[in-house]
Amino acid sequence: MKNSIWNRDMECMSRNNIEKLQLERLRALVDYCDRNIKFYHNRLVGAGVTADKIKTLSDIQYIPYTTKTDLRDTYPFKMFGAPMKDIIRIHASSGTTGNPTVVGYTREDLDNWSEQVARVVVAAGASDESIVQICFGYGMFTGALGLHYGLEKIGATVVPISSGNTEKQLKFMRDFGTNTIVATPSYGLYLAESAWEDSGNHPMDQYHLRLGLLGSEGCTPELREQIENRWGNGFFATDNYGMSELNGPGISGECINRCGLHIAEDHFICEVINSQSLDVLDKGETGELVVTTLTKRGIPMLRYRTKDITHIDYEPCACGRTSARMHKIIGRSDDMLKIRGVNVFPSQIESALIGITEIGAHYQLVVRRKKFADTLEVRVELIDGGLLERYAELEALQKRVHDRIKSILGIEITVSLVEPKSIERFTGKAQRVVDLRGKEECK
Ligand code: DLL
Repeated sequence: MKNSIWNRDMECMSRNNIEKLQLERLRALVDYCDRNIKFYHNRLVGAGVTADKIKTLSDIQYIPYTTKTDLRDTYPFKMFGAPMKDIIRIHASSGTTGNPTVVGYTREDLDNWSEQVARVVVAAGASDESIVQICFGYGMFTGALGLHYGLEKIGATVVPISSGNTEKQLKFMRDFGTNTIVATPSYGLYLAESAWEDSGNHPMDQYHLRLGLLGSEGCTPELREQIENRWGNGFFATDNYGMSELNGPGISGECINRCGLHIAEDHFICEVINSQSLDVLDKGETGELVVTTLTKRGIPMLRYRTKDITHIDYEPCACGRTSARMHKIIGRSDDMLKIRGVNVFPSQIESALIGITEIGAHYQLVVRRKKFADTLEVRVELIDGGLLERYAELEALQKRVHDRIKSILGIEITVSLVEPKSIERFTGKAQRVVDLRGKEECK
């Protein structure tokens, strides 16, 4: 892979200059939020913060944190800073219990977003010679359109095939000479597996795939190696990170040295905090990532708590970039599951189950990785164990539970109705999720 840098001025700026720029932009942002967004105005007044009180970057600590709950409470547009006539795109999270989180973009926001993604994909090795299949779902999810515009910006050939339909994905890959995919790591692996199954003894000769721009869910180095080996032919995969509340993809991405994800620091200030005490941690310590969006105006985020766990390295990288690097996300401080690229909260399933009178309140979510795709089994107790003998009734109930959960999550699941009192009870916090991915039974 070739080492190229999309925006040398910004990506290789001295630490001194980047911090100067961040401070200038932070002050402008606080002023903007104070003047244009009632929610932030109240928060800033409560904390006694005004733009001119921000004298150094560390004064950011006086700004209150923003959370997903704040976004839900101000649904849909109350945190927008720009009038609707200036909002030219909206995305939203998949959240189906309570309000989804909705984000709006001005034209400048979209330009900045494609600039951020352009940096990420060039750092990973993409170029105007890339033919890229985007295997993320197009729609309200930020992944597909985010990568799409960034890749077009660098002159790559974009194939907006969207998610699923594996056979067609593989056919287009072979016929178009696709050399790059954008996918979740699990789908990247699933595609490779399917390619092998499809095509006899020398399957990979038919594919020209060289680069995987993988993101939107965690991927251990072991899994990455497995994906690379499956594709063979020198296939090389990089990780990139983002979240819809902070534009989407583009916050950070690995360069070809793969030693952390370079952050677009002229657009984002990243801090790491202790999720319990909420104290800001020292440089290099591991904790929850908190992000401030310096240039976003549609819906700016002041110190947004991502719940993602990582640490940040400030040493310059061998690639020439001076930007700080996030370590790969270790996990989340809350319990969100990502199944085949879809965010699943146990509470969504819980609220789907409540109200079905034949089943109890105890449930368990078993996540497995089968043939490299994630599966979710929802185990739930019957109130009347006798139903286990009445097959027609049992089947009808199972279908009802299944359909209800599926309509909320939008993904396929299996439902197991089990004997009363057979699911483990806890005296403290219940552990509802049994995550068997990566454990031996799922391989
Ligand atoms: O997943 C945005 C994105 C799309 C990023 C495509 C990269 C590529 P959300 O759907 O809002 O946005 O989910 C955000 O996904 O808080 C993390 O928990 C997780 N996540 C995203 N990227 C990574 C990654 C998009 N590279 C949530 N590694 C985040 C681990 C990731 N987790």
